[in-house]
Amino acid sequence: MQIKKLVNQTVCVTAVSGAMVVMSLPVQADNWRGWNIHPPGYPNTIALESFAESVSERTEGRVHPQVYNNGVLGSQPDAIEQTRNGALDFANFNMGPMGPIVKETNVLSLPFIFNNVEHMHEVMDGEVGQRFADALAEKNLIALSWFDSGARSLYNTSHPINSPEDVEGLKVRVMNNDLYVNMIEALGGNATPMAYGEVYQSLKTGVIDGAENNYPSFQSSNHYEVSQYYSLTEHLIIPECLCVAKSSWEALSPEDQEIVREEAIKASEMQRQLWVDGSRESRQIVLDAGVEINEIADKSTFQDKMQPVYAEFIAENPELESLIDDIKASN
Ligand code: GTR
Repeated sequence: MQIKKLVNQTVCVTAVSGAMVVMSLPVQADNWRGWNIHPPGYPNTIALESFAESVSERTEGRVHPQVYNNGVLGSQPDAIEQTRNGALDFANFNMGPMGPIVKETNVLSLPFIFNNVEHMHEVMDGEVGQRFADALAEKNLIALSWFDSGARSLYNTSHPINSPEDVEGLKVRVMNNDLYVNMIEALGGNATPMAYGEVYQSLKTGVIDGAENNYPSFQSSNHYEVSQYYSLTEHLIIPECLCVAKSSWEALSPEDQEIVREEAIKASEMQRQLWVDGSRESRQIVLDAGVEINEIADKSTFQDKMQPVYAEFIAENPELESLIDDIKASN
């Protein structure tokens, strides 16, 4: 369902007499509703708001996107469904909760699939990234550009994690995807899939012992206030999309599609730049608040534990093995 707005646009029409007259005619504008899980000031939020403003300006109000922050339009799995069926027009989605719907994207959720963020950018900006965009399009989501989401690390309320043994018995919140349940269980922990918005209270009340995320989310969600140990496992590097609902996309003229695509790419460039400083600032804020951050000298102990996760995934999705190989081979 689209919410339309009537705007007055001044147009020139040629009257019957042949003379040019200026009239004000109502023209339909699309008020695009955009889902964003993050608060104001977060790198993704700034980039999305800039996208919205530029699209509105360049289409002269024909497309008028508005960003709804803090996940007020629903949890991420709900918002994915709403964007797929056109109730929402655009969103910034992490590829983690996308896995249950677009199975190809699960490849991006395999632990340690990327060597570093640069590797992820190289893959997503190239031919392999286009394959993910094609898979998303089949499920009614048009991925116009890729945002950064850094590397996710484990944090918890009781001790620093240096080896997989330190995860044993911990109740760890994960995003909504069975792959992450397997990942935490392979480390000996108990995984609890849960919406992002419930994590703070669950950490505070001891429903869970820990979770995992990048620095900006660990800080902006205030999880650092109730979880003192942040351990640099960097086990997941997951890209995010700026996605538009297929129905909203197809309602645009080719010219407006071009504008929206260009602005989405500019927004991702802006987001990636903001991400670098934002991560540094968030790290400093949590350090100043007394969080203990530890590096992990040897991550291979964690990587080794992920072998059964890969084996099970490939056994269940043999057709995706070549995609894994292509990603691994590209760095
Ligand atoms: C953030 C990500 C969000 C959401 C969140 C979570 O890093 O940007 O889209 O997936 O993590 O843990 O649920």
